[in-house]
Amino acid sequence: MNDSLAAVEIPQPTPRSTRPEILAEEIIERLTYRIGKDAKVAKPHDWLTAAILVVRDRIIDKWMESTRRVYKTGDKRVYYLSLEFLIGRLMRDAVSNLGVMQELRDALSSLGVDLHVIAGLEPDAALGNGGLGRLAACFMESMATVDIPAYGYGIRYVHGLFRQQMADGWQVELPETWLAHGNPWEFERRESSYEIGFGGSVETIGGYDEPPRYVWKPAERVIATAYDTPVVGWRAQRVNTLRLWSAQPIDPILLDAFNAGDHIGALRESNKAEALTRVLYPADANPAGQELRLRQEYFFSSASLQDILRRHLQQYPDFSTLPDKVAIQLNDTHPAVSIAEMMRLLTDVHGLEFDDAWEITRGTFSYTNHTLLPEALESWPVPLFERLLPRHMQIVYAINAKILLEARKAKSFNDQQIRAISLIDENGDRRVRMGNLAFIGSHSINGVSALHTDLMKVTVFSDLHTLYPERINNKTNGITPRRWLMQCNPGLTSLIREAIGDRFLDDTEALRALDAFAEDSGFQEKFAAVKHANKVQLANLVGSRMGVRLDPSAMFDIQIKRIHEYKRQLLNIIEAVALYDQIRSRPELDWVPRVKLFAGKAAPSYHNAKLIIKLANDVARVINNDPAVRGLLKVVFIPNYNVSLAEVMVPAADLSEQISTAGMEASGTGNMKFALNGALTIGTLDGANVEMRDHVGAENMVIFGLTAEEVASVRAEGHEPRAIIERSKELSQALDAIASGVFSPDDRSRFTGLIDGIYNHDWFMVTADFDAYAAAQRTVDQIWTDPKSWYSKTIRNTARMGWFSSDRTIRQYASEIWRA
Ligand code: HBZ
Repeated sequence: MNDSLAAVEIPQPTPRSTRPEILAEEIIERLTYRIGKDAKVAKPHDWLTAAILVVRDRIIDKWMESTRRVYKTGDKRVYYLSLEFLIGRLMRDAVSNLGVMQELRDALSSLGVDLHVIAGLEPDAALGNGGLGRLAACFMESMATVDIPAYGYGIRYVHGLFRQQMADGWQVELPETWLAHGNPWEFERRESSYEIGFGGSVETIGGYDEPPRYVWKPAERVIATAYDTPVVGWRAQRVNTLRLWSAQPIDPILLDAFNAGDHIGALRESNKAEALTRVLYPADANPAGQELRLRQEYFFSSASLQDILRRHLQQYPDFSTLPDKVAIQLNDTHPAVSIAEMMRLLTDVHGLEFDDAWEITRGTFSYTNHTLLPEALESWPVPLFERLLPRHMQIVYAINAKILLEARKAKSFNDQQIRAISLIDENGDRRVRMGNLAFIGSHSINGVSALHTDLMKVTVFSDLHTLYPERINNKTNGITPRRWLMQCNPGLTSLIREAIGDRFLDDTEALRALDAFAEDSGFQEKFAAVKHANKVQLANLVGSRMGVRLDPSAMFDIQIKRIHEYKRQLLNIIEAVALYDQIRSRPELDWVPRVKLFAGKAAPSYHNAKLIIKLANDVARVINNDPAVRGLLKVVFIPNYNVSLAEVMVPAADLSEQISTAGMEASGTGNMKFALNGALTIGTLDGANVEMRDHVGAENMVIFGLTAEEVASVRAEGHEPRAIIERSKELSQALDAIASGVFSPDDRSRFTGLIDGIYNHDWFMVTADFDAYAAAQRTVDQIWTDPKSWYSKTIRNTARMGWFSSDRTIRQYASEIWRA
């Protein structure tokens, strides 16, 4: 929003009507005058754009009202800095939160247009990889819902997460082009542009009788331009802003070069600038080491901070009030360079003393950690950091000196502890540790589940935790119940409203009242019918997209998430192979018909993850075509997992696979989506599964496997996978089958490396957990064969998951971290 609007009293437009006739009239008006199409020749995409423009006007009224309100009240503003926002489609969310779904449907149908059809044309905004980016999107919606004046800051990638295609079962990455038809949701804000520098040198001025001043003279500069997207909260109480930065060259073309005939060279600078925000890095929980990534991180950090400080100075005389009026949340370490940038802006640009600037910085920032995986902890080689950001390197050294001295003096830290908390990693090539920078520069550091937070204190941040024992706190993740129940599962939502009324729409914990219906056979039947209808929808999708027929009365057993060894899709596939063996060798038994569904993307450079996708497809081909299986087991890998596909798969799941090696999944949020939608969870005591068990009750989940503590001690004592494999006939047969090429007759050694890894080190404890997992799956089968028991459990899952709403999470951030 244009902030200066709030400063003067100007007459306000009358809020727009939401009557279907008016909506229909305006849709035609937009089609004609904004898109330039006659209704007779308009394409479905034109109708979609016209409908969005009409909805958007209703949002703008609320948007301006929200902006004016925060100026008037002087409330604290929250800034959520994230390199990823995995939003998905916006239309259904906006329309539903505005409360005009039926009106819009009627308006469109009076014009012969089906809302459902055009909504399906909207591309996913996939500006994120996985959990971390999706959490940011849920948080944006919840911050608007619980009425917190918040801004999301990120990058407007031209290409979001790649499109995944299968070529003979292998993942192939194709560029994703979400902006191809334009983006009617965004507003370009030319007036909100900032210069961002890179490289060059630092000049020191003065220093004899007054403190020295430092002036950074960057060698390169680009412009960051803002694009704003409104974020509508539930019932449109408040509309917040997602501000995404796009990089532009200072000179769009070097005319001298062009006129001299160097037509390519004339555009070199321009191309280089625009390359900055062209693509999202497809790395999830593994680091993107390249220089362009650090440039992206600094680019969006600097633009956001300049914008935040400008807005503050519009309203307040100086920065002494910054920590009272501004909270900046760092979504993992990707924006951690913001700590140094804030120090630079406050000292070099605004003339504050170093120590005063440090107090303000620490009072303003807080940091969320999303992973303990050592390979995912960001650090940058000192020479690279110094070359790209010479002034920030000086500031990092200055902060380091201050903190290390404090640790040595006040806490008598020894050399080893000093080495651990230093901002510079001196083991091997010297690197700047972004996690330590984010920790030291923040007043609050939070984990994303109780277990993860406990582990943070004793692993990656143990020495920093000793130094600052009050800083680490937990904020268990949540999901927005609007997108992940009300919108994606209208059938279940209506059924719940019939049973317990509407209160849960505003307070998800009111779902508790459903507990009373858990054993009610009439309700169980209706609950089962809703699930069945959702499974039919998914089966139709699989049928039309992949040509595979699924029986909706079979158990739908689903694992959807990024492909990663710690998430153990491999454990699931190996168990499928073992089950396949058993079905063939004991055909007389009453096997429960199952469909094992997978979806997920692998980082393009992650060899084993891509091999796991190929294995899933190879196993699927063999099992699905073996007549001896008699349709009792099917395996399907659905390509191109994204938010929109999740919105179809989550409501259709009977069984939710949350089977990561304990201690490795920071929280998980898919686990919450499935349970809320009435799936049973099979899972390890990892991440938020632990708290889910506390809420839904151990008897309503199927928990198996080593605990995080047991994993740690098995690793410490020396894990011996080979011995375990030898003791388990089922496991060794399944592994042998895969390794020997039963599923890859065209290349019998395709999977030997993958299976060798399990025999030789098995870091992720697949062998240690296999028997427990297989037994847990048979327990699941048993529950399934008793529908009364199955539905009483799954209904209780829906009833008791209300606490996992991201509204609750955001309220906790607001009261305990942001004090907003
Ligand atoms: O964040 C995920 C966690 O794996 C998941 O357990 C949690 O629920 C979710 C939300 O808190 N983490 C990520 O999606 N990504 C990363 O942790 C990450 C770390 C370093 C990178 C890139 C991604 O360079």
